[in-house]
Amino acid sequence: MIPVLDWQRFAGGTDRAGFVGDLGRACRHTGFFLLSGHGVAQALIDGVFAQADAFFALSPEAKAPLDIRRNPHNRGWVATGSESLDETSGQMDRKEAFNIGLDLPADDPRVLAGEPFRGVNVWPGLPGFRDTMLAYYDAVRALGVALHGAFEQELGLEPGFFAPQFSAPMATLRVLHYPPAAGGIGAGAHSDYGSVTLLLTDGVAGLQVKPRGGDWVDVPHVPGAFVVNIGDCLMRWTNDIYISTPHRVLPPQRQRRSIAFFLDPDPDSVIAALPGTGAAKYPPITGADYLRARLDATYRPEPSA
Ligand code: AKG
Repeated sequence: MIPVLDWQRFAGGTDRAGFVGDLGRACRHTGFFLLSGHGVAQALIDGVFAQADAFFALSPEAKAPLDIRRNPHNRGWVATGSESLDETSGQMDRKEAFNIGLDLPADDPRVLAGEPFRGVNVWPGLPGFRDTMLAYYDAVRALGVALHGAFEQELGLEPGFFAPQFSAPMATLRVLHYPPAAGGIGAGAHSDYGSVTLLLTDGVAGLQVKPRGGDWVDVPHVPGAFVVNIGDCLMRWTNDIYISTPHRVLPPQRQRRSIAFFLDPDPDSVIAALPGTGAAKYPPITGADYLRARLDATYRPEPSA
């Protein structure tokens, strides 16, 4: 049900048409697939997990100044109990996380102008943390944008259609930590907000997906492969031809860690029904307005001190 696709068939040019056909079936049915052969170095992935472990081991007092609720640009520490991904139940997720966005200097004109989602990152004082995270961010951002080249081909769009929409994207790298828990929910049922998500897990079970008309099923773990899923923004962009599918994380029996990369388009990209997808079901919206509306529904305000 969730196929494993080897990126080398497309990127290496050995079977582009076959890859695109398999990709289209996955995107149009469950919106989930596993991506192997992606070329992101295992040493880099291991480094991200190690740095995330070091961050989550810090005391709550050390992490508090980085709280995402103090940050208008969706960056920083997501404390346990501050986020609810299930907008219907409002049940708080039993997880903590740390978000990193596109890394711009404080004197970047877009930052100075206060453009949406153009903030500076916040960092813990851990040696190597920033460099490791940014190296991974760049590698997976490049992979995610390249993946849109395959979407283009599958959707019959002109080559290069998507690249200008992802020139400085609102992409977010999020490392996640789920402590062992007997009840509650690790991450509530939700679909992702952006274009595409590339996820790595440490192999501890918990991630499930709920295909339309079906029941919850476990997402298989293939070591080294990304779990890739279509987000709501790309579903809207494709006029519902591609599908974003609800998923959740059950409370794990033992500590679980994952690394999510949410690729959203540029803030000023216009999300309007793509050519060839029929009569538009939704009005056009900018990438920034779409993401802001989705994030605003997700956070509980920080308690006053
Ligand atoms: C999310 O953060 O949107 C997730 O679905 C996380 C999935 C995971 O941790 O396996």
